[in-house]
Amino acid sequence: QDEQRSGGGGSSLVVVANRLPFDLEQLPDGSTRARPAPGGLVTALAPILSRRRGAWIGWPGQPDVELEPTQNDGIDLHPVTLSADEVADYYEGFSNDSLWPLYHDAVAESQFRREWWDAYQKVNRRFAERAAEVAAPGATVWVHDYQLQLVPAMLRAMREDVRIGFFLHIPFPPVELFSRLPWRSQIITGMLGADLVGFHLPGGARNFVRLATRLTGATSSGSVLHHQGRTIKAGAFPISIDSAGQSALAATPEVHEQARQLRSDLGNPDKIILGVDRLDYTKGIDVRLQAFGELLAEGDPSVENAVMVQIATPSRERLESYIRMREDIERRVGAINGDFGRIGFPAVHYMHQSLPREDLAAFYVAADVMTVTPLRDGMNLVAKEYVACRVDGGGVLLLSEFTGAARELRTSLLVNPYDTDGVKEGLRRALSMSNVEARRRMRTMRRQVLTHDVDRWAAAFLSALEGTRDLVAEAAAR
Ligand code: GDG
Repeated sequence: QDEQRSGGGGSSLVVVANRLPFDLEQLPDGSTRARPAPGGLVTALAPILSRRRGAWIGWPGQPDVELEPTQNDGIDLHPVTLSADEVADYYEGFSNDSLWPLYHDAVAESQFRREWWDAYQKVNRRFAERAAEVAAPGATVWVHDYQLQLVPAMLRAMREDVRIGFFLHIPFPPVELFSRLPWRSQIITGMLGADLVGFHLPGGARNFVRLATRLTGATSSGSVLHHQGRTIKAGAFPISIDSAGQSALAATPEVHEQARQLRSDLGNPDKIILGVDRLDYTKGIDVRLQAFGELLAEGDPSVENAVMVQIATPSRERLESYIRMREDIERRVGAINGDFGRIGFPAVHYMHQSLPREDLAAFYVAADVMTVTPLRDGMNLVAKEYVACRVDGGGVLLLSEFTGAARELRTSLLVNPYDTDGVKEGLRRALSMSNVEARRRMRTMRRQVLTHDVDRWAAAFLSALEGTRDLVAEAAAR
């Protein structure tokens, strides 16, 4: 029986995520080429995966392409094929139009469609089956994020021998909100297939424990759940960035020079205010535009003294809610520039573009004030990247209370993004803060970010997952 239940795969550590960390292209001769699509997750996991001859299962990012598994940097890449309909229903539909808004405080209305749910189940099963094939006997499988919440239980049913971790990158909502989901019990049961379920914040873990006991008949003692004879641990693992790498990039002469050039291109204003976000309605881009516009209207700062740069990376462009939000943001930018800009000197520089990492670092280095004002955000890595880039020890971070990062970056200027006067006041304080105070605040934040990097996060999660083996042994001994 064991022979049959353990897969033929050879990977002792398997990452399962919606996207592969590489964009795969099929060349005319039929072979495939992988181009790295760098993100924090792959930076953190690549060394661990190549040490353990690890595997990564994910979608290559284009519909209807069938690609053979390939190897890159010692990582086995296993592309999962999604049809165009599946991308529309599982990814854009259920993941990004049902779950995403619901998990972010329902700041936009969730659409619930039964055919999206069908696709979500079907695609989750495909990922689980692939993981079952690839994982070596007794392997560790780490499943990521809201697109794949059913994978842990599906994989568990196929492979009793593997250790399964699940990590959610976005907030996990309170009972009252989650309960709207027509398939709430199925989702919780899916997650309970894991041995360890991780969140950014303790509050997310508590919400999960509460929901599991309510909806599935699991019992709990603290953060440990008992369900169908198994033990499941819930915990908080706040993600971070490659802090040293980001710092080193910001310290290069090239980035330094680019930052200087940027300031001069912007007309050498006293203050550069920066925002960097995926163009998403959770990020509160409208919040900071509103505050900046009102301050300009009141004449302090004046457009000669302060400019705002908003980099808004294109995202989920086929969804109606994103199309509407983009129109709203662009109308606001146009209105502010119309009212306050001068020829050659707009008040807000708005870029709906994705920039190279180096350019982004130059913006962080140049920015006197960084605005991060989401209505809700699991962590927010941009805030940590800004801090890591301030090798000069200066710069002011204006940060929403409703980000995961707010718990770690206590000496930022914390604001409630729903309180327009509070955000205005925060922005005013940021613009007029003395260097001494700014440096004191930044020093504390840098210490936090530099000592809590993404390697530490991955190691903490994986060692807690390893530790769940002891929980099982304890339970058996009782
Ligand atoms: C989800 C959760 C959680 C942005 N524009 C460009 C660019 N970026 C990079 C940033 C940063 C990343 O994208 C965005 O990460 P965030 O954490 O800010 O936000 P989400 O994309 O919503 O991420 C979030 C995260 O998962 C991790 O768990 O923190 O709460 O929502 O790294 O630098 N990178 C480049 N060009 C751009 O134009 N190169």
